[in-house]
Amino acid sequence: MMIFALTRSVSPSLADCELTHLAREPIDIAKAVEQHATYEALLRSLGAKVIQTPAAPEFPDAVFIEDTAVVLDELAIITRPGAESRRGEVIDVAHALVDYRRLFTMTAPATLDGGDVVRMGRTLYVGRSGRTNDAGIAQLRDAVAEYGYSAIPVDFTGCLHLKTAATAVDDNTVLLNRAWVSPSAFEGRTILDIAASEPFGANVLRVGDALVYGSQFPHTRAMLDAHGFSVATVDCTELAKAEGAVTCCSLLLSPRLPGETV
Ligand code: CIR
Repeated sequence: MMIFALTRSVSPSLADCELTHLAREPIDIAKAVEQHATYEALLRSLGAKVIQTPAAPEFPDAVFIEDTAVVLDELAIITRPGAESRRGEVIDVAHALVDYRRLFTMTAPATLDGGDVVRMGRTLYVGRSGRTNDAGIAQLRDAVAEYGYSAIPVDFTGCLHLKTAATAVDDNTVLLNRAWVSPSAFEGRTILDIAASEPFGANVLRVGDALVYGSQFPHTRAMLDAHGFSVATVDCTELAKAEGAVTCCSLLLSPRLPGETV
């Protein structure tokens, strides 16, 4: 099946990014740009068609496009990002998505970052975080209910988004950092633990049958290999200094017209 990957280029102002849990370190923009291009090339090599949304130099965190929308087969929810500096990022993303999906746009007082939403089938696990509030979870729940999705709030600590602490590696398996989120939040799912020495290793992007993964987590990667997953790694260490990882840098969707029956 064809997959589109919406991406957005690294802003020259990335060094002014939001930071919550990490200390500010110098970011080599040229290197970040190069790593992002390698990431896009990897997505292409896995069969995705990369669609670059317009650059947004005025938004330091624009490269982390995942936070601006939650894209499902039936609709896309345009979020109201939790960080005020990121709210304007959604406009161009909504323009890009309107060709493919019916849109639902979140409104105040809701806030939600796409990085807090882990989808497994018709279940959306939604991190309750500094970025995603209860009103955001409620608006998401109401928007998706008619399509048969449920939204389950998940508490976690220690990192920015739920997807930093847990992501799905297949339809029923969660890769998880149990120091940050309790496995009980994913009751009924199979749990795979990251290597304790690689706390940021729980963020994996599924592209078809492959897993796109940061190259800085060799121990967790070996575990995934041993479980038979097809893992393709990319160096995203420069973007990691801005508190981003592999899922943050794209919005994946199967192409279809808004309103087309799934
Ligand atoms: C932020 O704080 O919003 C950005 N510096 C990092 C966002 C990373 N996004 C994600 O994990 N989905």
